[in-house]
Amino acid sequence: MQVQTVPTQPIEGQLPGTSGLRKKVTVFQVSGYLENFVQSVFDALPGVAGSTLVLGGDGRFFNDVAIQTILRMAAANGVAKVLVGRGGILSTPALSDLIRQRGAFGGLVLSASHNPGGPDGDFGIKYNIGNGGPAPEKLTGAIHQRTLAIDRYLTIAGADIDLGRLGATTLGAMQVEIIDPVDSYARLMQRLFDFDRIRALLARPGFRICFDAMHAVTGPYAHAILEAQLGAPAGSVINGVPLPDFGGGHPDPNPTYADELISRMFGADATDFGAASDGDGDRNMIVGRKFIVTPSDSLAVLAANATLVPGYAAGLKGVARSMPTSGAVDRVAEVLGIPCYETPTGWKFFGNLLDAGMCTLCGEESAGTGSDHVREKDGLWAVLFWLNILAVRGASVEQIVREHWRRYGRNIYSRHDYEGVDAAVAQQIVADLRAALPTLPGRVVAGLTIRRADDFGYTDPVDGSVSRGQGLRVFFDDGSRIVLRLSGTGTEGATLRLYLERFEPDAARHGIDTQAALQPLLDAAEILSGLRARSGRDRPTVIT
Ligand code: VG1
Ligand code: CO
Repeated sequence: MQVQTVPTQPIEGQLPGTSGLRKKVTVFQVSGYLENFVQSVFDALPGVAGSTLVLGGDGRFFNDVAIQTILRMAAANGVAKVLVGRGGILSTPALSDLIRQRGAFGGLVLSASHNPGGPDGDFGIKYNIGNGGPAPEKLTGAIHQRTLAIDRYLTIAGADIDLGRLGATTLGAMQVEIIDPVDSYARLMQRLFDFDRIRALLARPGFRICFDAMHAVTGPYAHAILEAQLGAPAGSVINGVPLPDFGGGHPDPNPTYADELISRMFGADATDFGAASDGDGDRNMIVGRKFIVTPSDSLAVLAANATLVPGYAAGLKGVARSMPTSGAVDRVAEVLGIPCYETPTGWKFFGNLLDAGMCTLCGEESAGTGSDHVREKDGLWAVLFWLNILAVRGASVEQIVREHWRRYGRNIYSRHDYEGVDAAVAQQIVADLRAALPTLPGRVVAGLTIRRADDFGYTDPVDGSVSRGQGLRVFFDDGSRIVLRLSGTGTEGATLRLYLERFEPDAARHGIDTQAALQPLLDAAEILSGLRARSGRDRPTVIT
């Protein structure tokens, strides 16, 4: 089949953010938009010709169209073989696993993660490298540079591949293998967790679980693993059929957007364990009966209980968390005598630490937890980890978290998101606070004395690469802190994230209402940044 060289010109704004390139579907539908980016990825990757790639996405609107376009371009660029999940479906962690299991050169993840889908929703694309993880900043930078100079892309003519039929086929000289999206991932989970014990837990009279797949990619995985393999009764998985528009919902597993699960878990029909995952299956929310587990606490609980789980029975080499994530896991690491690393937001920063064997578990406050089993965060993995702990300990979710607080103290924590703020206003708010940082130490705001303030920078301990400007931090005398940063994943205006954290060692005060406990920090943040006044918002869009 003949390779066609199609002339094109650079399109502005193809800069991959925290987790790949995310834009409105309508932007991706502009002729040449997807093609320019994909060609820039191929151009930035010496060695892609002759290689094997993995391709799949979360099933959102435009997933199928994009897959056919990418397959034709991969064939034209000399890729030897592409593994594609049946129906174009692969969760982000499953794709990461496949790259690793099959020794692939890399992979393309099609998703805008937790952002809404559908014709008016968002689409996204991300390149993952041979370790299974998101491309490091050096590579995303090279891809972006290439988008600025691109003048042609390569494709071939050819009929669409039938993505529904398992097995091998060819496109030009390239092999295409349509694989079951769940198989390899389910086997990996079986190696890590005690399926017999979880099966026994789920068979206990009266014990019930509810997993909300939010009409996103984890539906098929949860049906296969939780129901078919572990014996949870049919109906334990809700919203389990992936839909191109996620049923009109916002597939972000937080108390605001996963309201169906939350109202169940706080209602008369509450199950013993509840969980939800996001669009591409890499996030998780864990909920007990009338009890929400803060993601930062979840990471700490997993770390503290890891040796109860077969895959981690030998102990942890270390743990890592993103900077805005609470310090709860740091306290566990201290007790365990293992290192704890603090990285910028985004999973790509964990890759080097995991590859170097410096840490085993990592997590973010945004409902992402994962380990060295893949190089992405992994929603269903976290659910199985919790179920394995519940099965061994025989305690409830709430009991486990409360006992954890008694032992380690409680990092009272909340994230306030201001979504869809005017971009120029948001940038100015951050710029002004950044400029004021040096003047802050010693100042008293809302009754709190500022000890130190900075803009977080990170030097990768493995390759020495430096990332600056990763979030403004203000630390107070009592050990509490606020963090302010601009989201790198939004597609409408700008999203400002404000993170509030205070440590409470006194167990008698652990029942305190989170927002009330953090009010002085919220007041301080407003005094320092004018966030609400200047953005014209009287409250955040989402509180987690
Ligand atoms: C958000 C989260 C961050 C996460 C990223 C990707 O980024 O805060 O912790 O890594 O989404 O998650 P930001 O820049 O909007 O704060 V997802 O599930 O893409 O893959
Ligand atoms: Co995600």
